[in-house]
Amino acid sequence: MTDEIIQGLTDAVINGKKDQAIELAQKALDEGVDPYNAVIDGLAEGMKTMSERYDAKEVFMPHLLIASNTMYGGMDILTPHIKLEGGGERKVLVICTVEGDVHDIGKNLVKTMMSAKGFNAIDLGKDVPIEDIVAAVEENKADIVSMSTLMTSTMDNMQKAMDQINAKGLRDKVKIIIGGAPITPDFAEEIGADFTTTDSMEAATWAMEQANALDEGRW
Ligand code: B12
Repeated sequence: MTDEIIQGLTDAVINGKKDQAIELAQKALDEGVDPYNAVIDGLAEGMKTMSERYDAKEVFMPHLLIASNTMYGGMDILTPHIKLEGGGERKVLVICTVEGDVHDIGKNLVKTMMSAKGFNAIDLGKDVPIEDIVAAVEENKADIVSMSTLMTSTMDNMQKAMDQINAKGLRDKVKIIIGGAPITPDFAEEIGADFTTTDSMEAATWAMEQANALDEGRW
């Protein structure tokens, strides 16, 4: 039954059937399917297939937008039920897609996993000006900064954000994780970020470990 529901969620995203995604997400909860698995192995897997088909020119932009809208339909039902880990005070995450880039599906998946770990996620959205990122880090006394970009042309803006964070003297106060399809560990190291991964759950685990190890009195 679990496998059928998860496969059904994947198919719903691929076929752009939002009603089906919503119905199956509810069914997953009713049948005791782990909502985390339903998101990652079900909905996100469908989005991954659609991304591959887009790259192979088998589907086009409108299909992607319908697929992502379908994915969010299911996520709205499932995400509130993903178990919160840990207790105590919530660590603060500032998360965004950098200036010039409107891709936010991966960023939202990372946010979902980080929220499930117990972060208070300050989501600045997409196409976020560098000065807004820096201001949000300071205002919210962030523990973790997560930046995404999916385009090679906007990787530079990550470098610029790092430069600004350094220039404002904030670098020692936060841990910085970056990601998105063009980001490699070499690039992360080159710009002075702390970590990158393609796996949103690994990202969340890393972030919580790092946040817990930060000195409380640093802000
Ligand atoms: C969906 C999509 C769109 C949608 C975006 C909808 C949305 N709300 O996000 C729309 C249709 C709007 C779009 C527009 C454009 N797109 Co587009 N798009 C894609 C596509 C097909 C899939 C991206 C996606 O959502 N994947 C699914 C998610 C779940 O995966 P993900 O984002 O990679 O995230 C995962 C990891 O990377 C990681 N991750 C992501 N962020 C972070 C952050 C951290 C901190 C960590 C640790 C991990 C992490 O975790 C996620 C889960 O595993 C990609 C192709 C591809 N195969 O990636 C092209 C792609 C990214 N797009 C591309 C382009 C060029 C554009 C446009 C410029 C097209 C145009 N000519 O108008 C515009 C962008 C305009 C702009 N200024 O931003 C190019 C970029 C080329 C390049 N290398 O620079 C790609 C690669 C397609 C291609 N092959 O040419 N696009």
